[in-house]
Amino acid sequence: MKSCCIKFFTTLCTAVYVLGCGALAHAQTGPAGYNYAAAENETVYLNGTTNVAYGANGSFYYAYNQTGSVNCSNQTFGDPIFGVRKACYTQQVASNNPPSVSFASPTGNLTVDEGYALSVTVNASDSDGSIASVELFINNQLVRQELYAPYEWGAAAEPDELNGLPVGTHTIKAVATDNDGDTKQASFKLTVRGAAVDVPGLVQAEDYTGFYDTTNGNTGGAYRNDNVDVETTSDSNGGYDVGWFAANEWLEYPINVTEAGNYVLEARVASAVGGGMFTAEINGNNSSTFSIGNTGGWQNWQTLNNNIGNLSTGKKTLRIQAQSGNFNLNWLRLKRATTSVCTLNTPAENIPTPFNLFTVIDTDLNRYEFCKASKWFEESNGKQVFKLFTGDNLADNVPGARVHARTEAGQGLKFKAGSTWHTFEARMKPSKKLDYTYTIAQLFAGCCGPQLRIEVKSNGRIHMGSRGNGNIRISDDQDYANGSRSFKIKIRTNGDQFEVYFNSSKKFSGRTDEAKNGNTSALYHFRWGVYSNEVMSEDLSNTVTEIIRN
Ligand SMILES: [Ca+2]
Ligand SMILES: [Ca+2]
Ligand SMILES: [Ca+2]
Ligand SMILES: [Ca+2]
Repeated sequence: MKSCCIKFFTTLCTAVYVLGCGALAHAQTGPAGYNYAAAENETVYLNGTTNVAYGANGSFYYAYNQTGSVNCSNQTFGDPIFGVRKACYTQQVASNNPPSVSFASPTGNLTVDEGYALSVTVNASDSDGSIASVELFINNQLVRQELYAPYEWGAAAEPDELNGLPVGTHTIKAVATDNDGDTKQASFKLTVRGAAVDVPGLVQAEDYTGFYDTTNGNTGGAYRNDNVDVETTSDSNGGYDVGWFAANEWLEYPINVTEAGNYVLEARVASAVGGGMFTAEINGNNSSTFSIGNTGGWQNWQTLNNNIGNLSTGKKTLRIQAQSGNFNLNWLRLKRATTSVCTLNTPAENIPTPFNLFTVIDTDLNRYEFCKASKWFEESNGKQVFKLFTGDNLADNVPGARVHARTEAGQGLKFKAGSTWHTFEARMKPSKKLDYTYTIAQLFAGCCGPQLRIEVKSNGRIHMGSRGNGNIRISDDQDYANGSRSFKIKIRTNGDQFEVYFNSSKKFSGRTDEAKNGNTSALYHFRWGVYSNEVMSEDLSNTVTEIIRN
């Protein structure tokens, strides 16, 4: 009831005042911009945010930005003018819409590699006024203020102001201020990754770029100053290891896979008590779990390994997460797998043109799947490398003692009848003189057909063929074992005629026994690489740098 009356009176008086209310008994004068609201000891009910003045005759006390109601009394304001009847006067405070702000670039959280170059652009606007300024902060440290659009940092004028942040995660925040002083902010997370380790390669456990650790500080006190627990190691090659693992702790490492293929992950671990376990993942895939037994001491190191499957090339994140602690980790190593599972598909019949080292003769067969017939195979930069290792005594899935590391790229290849010679030239570079066989080209019919192959004997000399049952046997006095020597074979009508050259010098010509027997269609292999009939007594590497059809 009171509210109603006061409001009614105020409205009435204000209206009358405009028309000359000053002549009325209650008409009094407030500060400039203020309107009469209530008499002394009455209550002013406010509509929205309001400034209130209390007093008379030019002496006023003020209460700013009031809402709700205000008692118009000396108790509320104090007495601005003694002995005079006072009143309250009000001034509506203009409402303000805060500004809006967002990042135009980047539009969300961002991960960059160390050495990155970053620029950001901020959108800022104000619906009922204007933008006075936009400030950019990194981890709450002011970078710089912009007064005019476009609001940009790291752009042409200051290209490096956002660069060089250390590895880790940082908060980039923009704060916009409008012409009324109201602010609004937006932010995103910038994660800086350390330099990626090239893979195949070795990742030091202590060179993590992201982590979660359950205890404050570095218990080991070595190498770094965050919460991960690092100590010096007496393992071979020294350095540091991460210890004091606890369940749920994790570490991350940026890697750059330079060769696609199947990989093995090795982990260098030690534990005086055993019972440790961690899982490794690459981009959330290739998961493998390592269980760490008692290695006989915290610095007695063992290398564990797990096959982790195929990796494509490119930058990825290796992450390990402990399921249980009680182990030390010195390093992780990603190696190409030495065994593999893949299948050869139905062979094609024709020789592709051009034909070279990397030509897939069998169009259904990816070169990287040569592993079926190649126990250890890699290729890069115009070369193919075949290796056998000490102790190897079986070809994959082949019973018996013969060890293979060679392609079967020519599976199904037929040398068609006609006048055209099919010429293949290979340049082999054996790593050392050994009594093993380097197969450069082989026309092969089952187990016992004619073969043309090079055998690098212990004296470094080369023999063509080795079997008595139909193979072609020639000898050559040149020492091919110490360097790059060309070998060329010309074939036509699927073995009805052969010519064999060493270093462009023709050493042999003739017909295969199969051809003599009218059975050329039985010949179907063309392959190169290395193999042994005995258990390998030392590691062997053979690099093939050319296979040319001309
Ligand atoms: Ca505004
Ligand atoms: Ca810790
Ligand atoms: Ca820890
Ligand atoms: Ca280490």
